[in-house]
Amino acid sequence: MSSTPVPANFTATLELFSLPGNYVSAEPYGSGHINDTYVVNYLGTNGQAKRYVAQRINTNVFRNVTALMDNVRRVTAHLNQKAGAQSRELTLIPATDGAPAAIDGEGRWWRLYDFIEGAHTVDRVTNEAEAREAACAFGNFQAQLADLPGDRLQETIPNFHHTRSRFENFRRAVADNKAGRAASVQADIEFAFSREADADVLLTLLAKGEVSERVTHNDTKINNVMLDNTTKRSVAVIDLDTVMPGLPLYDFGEMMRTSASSTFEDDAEAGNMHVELPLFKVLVEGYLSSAVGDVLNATERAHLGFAGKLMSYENGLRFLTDYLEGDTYYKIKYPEHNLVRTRTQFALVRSIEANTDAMSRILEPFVSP
Ligand code: ADP
Ligand code: GN1
Ligand code: MG
Repeated sequence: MSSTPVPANFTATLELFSLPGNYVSAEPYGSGHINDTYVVNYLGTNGQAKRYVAQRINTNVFRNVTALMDNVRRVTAHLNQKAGAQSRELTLIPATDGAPAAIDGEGRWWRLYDFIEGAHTVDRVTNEAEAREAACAFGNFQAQLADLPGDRLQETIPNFHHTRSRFENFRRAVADNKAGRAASVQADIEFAFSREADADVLLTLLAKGEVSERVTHNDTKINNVMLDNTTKRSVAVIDLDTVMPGLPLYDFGEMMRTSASSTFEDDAEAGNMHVELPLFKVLVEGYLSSAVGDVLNATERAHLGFAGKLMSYENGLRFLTDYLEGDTYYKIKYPEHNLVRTRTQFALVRSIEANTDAMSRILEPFVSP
């Protein structure tokens, strides 16, 4: 659950959106590391209960909210238009002035979505069918955005998956040692330095034109897919803050990091973390059987396993950077939380490396069918 309580003046915030009916209650919702999410209960003018999702946007992370919300507005409109009237795609409720987000009396940014009813998210994959469904949903999501009208989407966080840039941030954090923690995490820092060359692999392929930029989701955790409570089929891809130009391999890699791994990203026992090959296989099958399967070339397919390693490494670098800088980016639940996350990510990197051959064998039929 989100740890941030409902703000005292929350009803004044909701008035920025002129919702029909009467406010009943609100409570913290979800388990994200960045924004604050709340479920809002209303009694509609027809006497029926109606729910919304309100999110306070983290402006420390998203510096240009106008650009961010312009992306979200365009993407949700496009997905809803493609899916038709019966769809349960994410739908923004505009503020009273028509804008896709509003500022409260204390200068905080808020947005509101219709609550997607009859569906749920899971924080961990519980079976192969779920992993397949999520992979297929993220693949189709990307394919649906291939013809998004208008200009290139804005980069809501510059260099988000530019692993070289993430590495340089890490290098600087070690040198600056703001929180005075570097000496106590030497082994973790050494591990991060030892894998520096990985940071450039996909960027080099991109520069050579061997892999292509597309509109991608960039935060393809399993809990960003809503699954129907009855059919268990995906009904919507959510959490669209980082939808922007990227590589499909980043999406697959993030999926693999979170859905083909043996434990939570912050399991305090890093030894519990390893790659689950059967789930990796299911993710590959699910992703490539989706509409995106038609557009990925052999180089992209051959790097699916590497992408999981890269995203595990990149997240480890980011957690370690935040730990060295004094925990200014991610929400933490205890002082060593970012260090625990780092070690568990690096354990996953090691496990993926140890399983490189096995993953290549799984990918073989998809690379040269
Ligand atoms: P975060 O960036 O914090 O991960 P999300 O947008 O993913 O924020 O929302 C957090 C959680 O809230 C999701 O995992 C999902 O369970 C729930 N959620 C978000 N949007 C909706 C929605 N429109 N309808 C129902 N549940 C939602
Ligand atoms: C953050 O918001 P959330 O919890 O879905 C982060 C991702 C990381 C993830 C690690 C905008 O995602 O990039 O992979 O934590 N989002 C942002 O769990 O930085
Ligand atoms: Mg999320």
